[in-house]
Amino acid sequence: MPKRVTRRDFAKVAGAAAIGASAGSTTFAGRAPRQTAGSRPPQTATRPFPDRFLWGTATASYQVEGAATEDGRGPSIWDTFSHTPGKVVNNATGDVADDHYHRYKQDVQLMKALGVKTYRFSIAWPRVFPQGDGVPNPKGLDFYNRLVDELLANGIEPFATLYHWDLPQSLQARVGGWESQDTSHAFANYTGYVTKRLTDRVKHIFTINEFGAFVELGYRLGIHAPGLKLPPGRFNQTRHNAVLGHGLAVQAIRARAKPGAKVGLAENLAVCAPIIETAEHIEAATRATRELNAQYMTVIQEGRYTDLYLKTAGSDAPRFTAAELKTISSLLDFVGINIYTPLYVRADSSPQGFQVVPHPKSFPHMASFWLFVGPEALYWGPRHVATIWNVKDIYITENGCSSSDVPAGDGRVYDTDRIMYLRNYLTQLQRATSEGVPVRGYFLWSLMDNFEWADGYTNRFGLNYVDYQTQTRTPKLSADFYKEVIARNAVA
Ligand code: PNW
Repeated sequence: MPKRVTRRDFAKVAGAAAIGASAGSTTFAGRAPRQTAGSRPPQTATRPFPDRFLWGTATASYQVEGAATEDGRGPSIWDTFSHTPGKVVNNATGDVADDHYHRYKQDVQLMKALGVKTYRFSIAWPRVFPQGDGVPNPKGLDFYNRLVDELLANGIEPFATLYHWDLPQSLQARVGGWESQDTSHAFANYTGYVTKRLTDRVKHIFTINEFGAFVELGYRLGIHAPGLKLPPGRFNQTRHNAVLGHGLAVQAIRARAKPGAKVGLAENLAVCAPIIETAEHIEAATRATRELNAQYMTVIQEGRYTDLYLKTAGSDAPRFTAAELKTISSLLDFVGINIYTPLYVRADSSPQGFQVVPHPKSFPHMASFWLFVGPEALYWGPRHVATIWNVKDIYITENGCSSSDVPAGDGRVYDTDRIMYLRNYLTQLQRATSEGVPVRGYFLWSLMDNFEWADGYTNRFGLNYVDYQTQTRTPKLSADFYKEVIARNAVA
């Protein structure tokens, strides 16, 4: 019987070929390889990004700051949730996280080493208003004043998100969090307070990060804080209250901002990629993108819920007024989209005219089970936003991936899988910009490994490896890759 060829055998053969090639030996055909093409970089100049493209990285307060009780910070729903046994892998909490609250100067140097031009961070609401509303805590805002000054002193432009999921626990306890419009109004009040004090230096403000994640995971599926599984009627109302909070915040920001400040949001749009790029599937994917974002991006852009959403929800549809829809759809200066993975869509003969094709079992994904590798998302995401809603300024506010990230003997992490992911995604983003899709910048998630919500510290997304025992940061191989992308302003 012939010996079965194992994966190991395959690797050996491939490895031998690679070693032979790099040593400049003869190929299997017996001819020496041509020297000329060998070490010259490929013509990456053919994949350039627009001039002044804004390269950046991103983090969020609860995931990196730590210092959970310092300088008057109140508890957030994530403190409560992570301290509830069984909610987060290994019962991890953000009590210390990356200790960024104390190490922010060092972290700004990590950004500088990458060569990023901008940094997206979030402001912890319970640092600024420990109870969510009522009396502010100026010491809490001081941290962001220090951070912003440090960024600007190092030539890095700050982009600030006002809500990246750390809702003050007091609002959850007193009014039921986003189940109540009291929270929407408290949010607007807090955003106005911050805007007045930061927009002399921070010129780009995001209201809310990812309705499509925190509302769904926190109030419907119960796997994120506050861990609720609301019935459909109450849940749809919660979705509505969240977008209303966004709209009220846009108005509060406009009322209090210093000249030149711009406002947008950062949404994890459901990106529908056509299974094959034919007219009928592209049309279906476009229609699907509108419908599958009905509760968030679509109502924000169009000022109305789609007929299909309202019809499907029936008596569980949210209750709303025309004035609320007008507030929700307050004009934005730019749109941020967080893109990790697409949905593959095909045209079909159903009344809605599209079908989401499920992933086969063998579909490749990164360390996070949900992070299927679909680089086309970075082409179709911004293209849909530009074509469906005529948006003129788009930012990719998050993109990146988790990887197993085990340090090698020399202490470095050779995350070739992350580089593979980034190179493919950036190639599709470059395809979009080269066709004139108005993408102005890209924020890689994340600057460094951090508290990955319900996954605790198990799934790492950073360009810098964090040793949580010592708080040492070590650039991964992907940091070198990203540095090269930024330096060339082209896919490397
Ligand atoms: C985003 N999903 O969250 C968040 O904005 C970040 O805080 C987070 O660390 C990052 O992506 C990586 O996860 C998501 O289940 C969480 O599809 C979950 C999903 C998507 C995005």
